[in-house]
Amino acid sequence: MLKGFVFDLDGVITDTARFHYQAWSKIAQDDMGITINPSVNEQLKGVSRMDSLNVILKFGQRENDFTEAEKEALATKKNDYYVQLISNMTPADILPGIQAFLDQLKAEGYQMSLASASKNAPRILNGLQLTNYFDQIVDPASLHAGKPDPEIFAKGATLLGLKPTEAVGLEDAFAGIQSINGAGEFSVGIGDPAILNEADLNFTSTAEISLDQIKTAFAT
Ligand code: B16
Ligand code: MG
Repeated sequence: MLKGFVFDLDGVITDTARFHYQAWSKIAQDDMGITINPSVNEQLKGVSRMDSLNVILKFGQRENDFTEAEKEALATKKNDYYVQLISNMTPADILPGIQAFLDQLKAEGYQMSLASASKNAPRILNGLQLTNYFDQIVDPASLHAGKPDPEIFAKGATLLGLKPTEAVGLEDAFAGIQSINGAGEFSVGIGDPAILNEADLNFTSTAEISLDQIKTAFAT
């Protein structure tokens, strides 16, 4: 029986990827002498802060040029700038269709948790005025492995007291769909179905999400 929903944040509830890109572009240029592009940005989605830095250093062929302490300082500097950029987020930054979907889930008594790799997730939910919708938020610092490992989505369900077979996971990234599937939950992909081809059900955008369609597909 369907009892709860485990949400990714970036790309499902709001678009923070543009702020991550802006912040990484500046730090990469100013402090690493690396010019990143949108295809590098794609590789950063759903990836932890330190892993994102490693992707950028590899792209710039500078992976051996910084000590661990210097890398920590670069990641902190990026985050300080990113936090400034997201500080003006409001409910207007919620992706189309999501507010109505969350309202419907709440009205029908479903439990909800957040499975985001972002340590800034509580701050973002606060800006979007969505904190009260979520019964639990997975702490990414508590995880041993990020997406595509199943741990984050598995935890999203267990924190709600649910079995994997009672939960739906929603994701916009291929690695996230793999995480949901690995956790044994029903996976909903939001974005290009050709990319998210391992999802149990696909919607091309957040505006298309339909609880009725999820319920029907879940039950069959
Ligand atoms: P932070 P998600 C992820 O969020 C972002 O997609 C990814 O680009 C970012 O590096 C990661 O969070 C960590 O974010 O630096 O704020 O801790 O898609 O898992 O909601
Ligand atoms: Mg995402």
